[in-house]
Amino acid sequence: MRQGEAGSLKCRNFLTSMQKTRGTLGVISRYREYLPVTEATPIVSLSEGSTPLIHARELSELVQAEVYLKYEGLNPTCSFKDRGMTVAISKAAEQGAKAVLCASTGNTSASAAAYAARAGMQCVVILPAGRIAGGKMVQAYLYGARVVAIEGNFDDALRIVRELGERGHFVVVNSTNPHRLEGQKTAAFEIIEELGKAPDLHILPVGNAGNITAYWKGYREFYDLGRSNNLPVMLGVQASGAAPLYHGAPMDQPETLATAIRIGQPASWDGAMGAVKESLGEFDMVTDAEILAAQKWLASKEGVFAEPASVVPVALLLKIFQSKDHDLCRSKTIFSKLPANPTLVLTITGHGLKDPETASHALSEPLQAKATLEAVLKAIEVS
Ligand code: AN7
Repeated sequence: MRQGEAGSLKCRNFLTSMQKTRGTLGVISRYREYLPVTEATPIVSLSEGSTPLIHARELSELVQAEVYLKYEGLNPTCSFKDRGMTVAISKAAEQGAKAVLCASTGNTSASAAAYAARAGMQCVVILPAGRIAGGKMVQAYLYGARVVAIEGNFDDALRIVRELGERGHFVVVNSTNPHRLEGQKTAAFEIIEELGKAPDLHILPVGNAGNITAYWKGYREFYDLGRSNNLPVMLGVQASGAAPLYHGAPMDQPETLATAIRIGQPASWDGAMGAVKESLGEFDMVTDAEILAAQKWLASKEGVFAEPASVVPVALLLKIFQSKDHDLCRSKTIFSKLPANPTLVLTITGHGLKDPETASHALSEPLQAKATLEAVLKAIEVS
């Protein structure tokens, strides 16, 4: 072997081990051939994607299934939005865009602001005043976005963004931008590659309904390419105060403490309906009290801290398999039709630290002690 060859082999080995490390490859590098990018597309990435698929022992036992959590809170801005944003901002850069715009319940704005900063673009975010979790608000400012808080809800903000987008000064990076959904579908690819198949059932929170649309697209694409032999049933879960898809009609005054999914007129209505119909799935809903209980349960039983919107799938499982209210769940029959010991994947869409205020219900006064070993032992009742 010539020296150059040995060198390049070494380099290749190094790359292979690098690629095995989570976070070294972004979504576009990993799935380029499935995405709308060309040689002419400047790649704007923060090494998003390749998030862990965590086996959830307690949930598996509860449901009598293999339950996995796709932990999207470990993306660069701590939500699943980064997968779509790398594609949307890269395409905006390809078009020579100088500024991007979005409406948001918080996570889209954090992600847009970060990727715009990376691309050297201006970013304007339009948010419902007073209804954005603290962590997300801080992110938008730190990444340098111009923040406009409107006296209205997300649906009002999106209407204004669409009107502004038509004037041509900004590229809109909401999920109405098809590049967003292209990027987000890669989560389904990762799940298939890791499990060697699609799950029997995929459960995820639904707000503006882009993500359920994107996952279904991803599962379909790999199925059509022969990369998987099955398709999952898609189960979308909403908060009961903001459940337009569950009711089959838009809501004017959506209300929930899971502010990320406080949406009454989902933009991807048809995509979400299609995913649920084609996969023989369902929409279901859980109450705010059930969301708070599930947040604490997931953190204390599985060690996974997720923001309120992200735990609605967990709240639904707890309701069906642990509570006397299980008959209220429309999706209950789906579980009886699954094969024995089925595989379930739940998307955990955002990190718990996004919204410390809402999680503070779990706080209590710390035990007090003097700064001595004896005092601490006494406080924790160990002798
Ligand atoms: C944590 O950031 O709509 O059904 O503007 O932040 O694809 O909208 C966020 C949505 C679930 C719902 N979980 O996803 C926004 C925004 C979290 C979220 C959803 C969102 P979609």
